[in-house]
Amino acid sequence: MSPLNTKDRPYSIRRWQGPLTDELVRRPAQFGLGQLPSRLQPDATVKSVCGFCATGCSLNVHLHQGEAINLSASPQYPVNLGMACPKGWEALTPLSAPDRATMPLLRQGADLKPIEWPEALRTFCDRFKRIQEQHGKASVAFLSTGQIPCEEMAMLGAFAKFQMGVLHGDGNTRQCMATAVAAYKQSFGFDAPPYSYADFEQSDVLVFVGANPCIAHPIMWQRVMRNPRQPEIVVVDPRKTETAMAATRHLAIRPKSDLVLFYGLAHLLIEWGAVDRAFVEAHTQGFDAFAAFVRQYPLAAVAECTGLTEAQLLSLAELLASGKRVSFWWTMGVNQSYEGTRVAQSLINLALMTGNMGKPGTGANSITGQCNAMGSRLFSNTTNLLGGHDFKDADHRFKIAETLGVELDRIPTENSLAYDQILEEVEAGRIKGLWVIATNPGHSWIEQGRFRRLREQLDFLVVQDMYHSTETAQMADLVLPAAGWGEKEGTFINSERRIGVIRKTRRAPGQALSDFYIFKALSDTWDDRGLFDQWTCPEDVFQSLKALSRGQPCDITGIRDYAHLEAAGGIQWPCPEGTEPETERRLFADGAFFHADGRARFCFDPPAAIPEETDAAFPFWLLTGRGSSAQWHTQTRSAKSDVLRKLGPRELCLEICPEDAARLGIQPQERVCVRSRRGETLATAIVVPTVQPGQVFLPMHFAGTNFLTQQVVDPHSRQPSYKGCAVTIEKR
Ligand SMILES: Nc1nc2c(c(=O)[nH]1)N[C@H]1C(S)=C(S)[C@@H](COP(=O)(O)OP(=O)(O)OC[C@H]3O[C@@H](n4cnc5c(=O)[nH]c(N)nc54)[C@H](O)[C@@H]3O)O[C@H]1N2
Ligand SMILES: Nc1nc2c(c(=O)[nH]1)N[C@H]1C(S)=C(S)[C@@H](COP(=O)(O)OP(=O)(O)OC[C@H]3O[C@@H](n4cnc5c(=O)[nH]c(N)nc54)[C@H](O)[C@@H]3O)O[C@H]1N2
Ligand code: SF4
Ligand SMILES: [Mo]
Repeated sequence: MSPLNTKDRPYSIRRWQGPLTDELVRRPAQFGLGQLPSRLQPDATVKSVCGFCATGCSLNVHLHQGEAINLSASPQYPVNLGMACPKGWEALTPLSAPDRATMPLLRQGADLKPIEWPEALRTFCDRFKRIQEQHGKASVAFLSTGQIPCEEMAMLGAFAKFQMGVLHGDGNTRQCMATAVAAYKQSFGFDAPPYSYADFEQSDVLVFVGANPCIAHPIMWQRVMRNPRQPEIVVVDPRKTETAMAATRHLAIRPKSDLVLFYGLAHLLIEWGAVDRAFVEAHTQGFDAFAAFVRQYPLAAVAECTGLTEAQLLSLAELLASGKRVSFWWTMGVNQSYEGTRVAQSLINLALMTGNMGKPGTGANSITGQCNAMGSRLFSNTTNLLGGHDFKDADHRFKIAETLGVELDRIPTENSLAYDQILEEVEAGRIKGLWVIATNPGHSWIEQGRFRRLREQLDFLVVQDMYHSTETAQMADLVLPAAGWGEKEGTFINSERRIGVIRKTRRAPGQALSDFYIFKALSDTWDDRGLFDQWTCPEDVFQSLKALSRGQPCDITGIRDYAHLEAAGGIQWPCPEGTEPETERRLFADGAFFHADGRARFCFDPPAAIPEETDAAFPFWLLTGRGSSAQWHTQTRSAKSDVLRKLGPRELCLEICPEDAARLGIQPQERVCVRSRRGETLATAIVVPTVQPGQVFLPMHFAGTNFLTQQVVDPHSRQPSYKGCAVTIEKR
């Protein structure tokens, strides 16, 4: 039989006999080393979900002689309907970059020197074990990601917590989605973004808060543009962003006054009687207390605090009151704040009290960032136990132990520390070993001066990345070379809870292994428990994830396998056994929320004090965020494409308004120094009318930005407050 016709178990690894490291040397192909993509006809086209943002567009990858040579946007997929943004079109290019990590690297003095895999695996295990013997199990921690498939996240979380005995592991989803998670859990009883992308097309009024989808989610924005109802599109953002320009209304809110705005709007609606009493009484709890609370937010005071006019506020309230289908959408302008959870809930409260929930074109909808941030929220074994379970719940621990065949006492009984707390433990000398996977905190973490000093505190830093050149890999003691998107298989969960399959369409370069095989090899080197024996390929892990989800709000036991996911055009959770997936499914159509009493909660608090106000020494408020649709985060991938590089600026640019530039004597394109209480960076001034006087904007795509930001977190979500601190601007 031709190998192409066999079931896809190309690297099928039964129980590895003897030391795995020898096996890796003798039979490298078993680990996918140098392997051509499997299951594929040599000149076929296969579907894969894009590996950048959480929109989850489907891409048709075209193969020649078994390897991807090009791609195009899939026309039939219910997400992107034949569209893709520049990053999607260029998704293959970063795979061929010259700075790919092709061998494990070990620090020898100032240099990182190539070593063979067996030595790398042994070094990983020996060094981390020694640290744990000397300083206790909790002295090793990991930082993971929203950018690898669910299957790999689950293996990482299971290996680290159930086998290595690590207690603390978190991921970059903390930088991104933690606030939405905390808000939904408190309000709905489970982390459950309720919408489908069809809601973009079915709404009469769309309110985007702290979200710039024209840049950050261009294909979602295309869905908004397809809305045939001539909707009102409201953008609440201090900057006149690309999205604000394309909207029907822009409310240039004073930064960090969102909570007051939405309490004020709730107050007006209650005064006018624009409340869906029937919905509130049947499906919620705590409305009366909320109504009493928002009386403290009269119109004039709200206008004063937010910098908006009373007329603007009244007109927006009228829109919310009269709109038949109103939807609220938020992203990082809400999540990345010291009071983000309450701001997110102020939007949830508005949707609940007006009954805009569970119906077409409605909802309080958090838009997700990374391709698989949603997967990490369910399956990374960090903030919650695999499958959205609770580490503190004995029944949950029992269920997971049974399902995976892990000894019960190997499952931690406490929640992990959050990212910022893990770093504080490093600072305090209690965490000595750190393993960083598919994230680049040496650029993206807040307050870089403080982060970079941690290196001296760590005895051993392992970085697992596609590239050896990232800021964090360059700090490492050991670099493990990883295959990237396009070079491996698995599933991602997009922003509307849709699970899609990614396919291997390229060989990984040199000795780079998929994270799946790295975790498997590490697990087998650590001890001979055979934790992952039942998992010979990612699809085996997927079958376990299904079992783990059984009975949860995110139950996916009705999905058969990858082929089922592909044939259906992706499947949204929930999809319990016995149900046939529909193309679109929105949550809460029956008004039943996930708290024990089935009711959603109104959650609220008075606004907190701003952690750092502007003053005479630092008179500007710094906003940060996405700069262009062609730049991805720390640019380890997007900067590898000539096309993408041409579509965005090459250096850090500071956006400043004409009035402030004139006052400081700054010319367009002039180099300036931006300084905060914590650090400084150089930038090129761009003089634009889109930022308000007293405010400036820096994109996050260059490392300088986070030398300015301040490590402050929201108390409920512990998400860092990236969107604001005080700075001063000086001519060079
Ligand atoms: N091209 C591209 N696309 C991406 C990404 C990328 O790096 N590049 N990253 C992905 C990821 S992981 C994420 S999380 C998303 C992020 O997507 P978005 O959140 O849409 O993008 P940001 O630019 O970070 O922030 C959105 C807006 O918040 C505003 N803002 C700042 N402070 C406040 C405030 O106090 N109140 C309000 N109302 N607004 C405020 C900013 O001015 C900014 O325009 O994008 C995803 N998509
Ligand atoms: N000032 C400021 N800072 C911010 C933000 C902001 O708005 N303002 N936004 C924050 C947000 S929302 C986010 S999500 C973070 C993002 O921050 P990061 O997660 O640090 O950003 P990325 O550049 O996406 O880093 C991903 C890393 O994983 C590697 N990688 C990619 N695919 C794979 C793979 O399959 N396997 C392995 N092992 N490695 C892989 C890439 O090469 C890259 O080094 O930044 C945060 N930082
Ligand atoms: S919108 Fe997001 S998922 Fe779609 S092609 Fe662009 S980066 Fe990929
Ligand atoms: Mo993000």
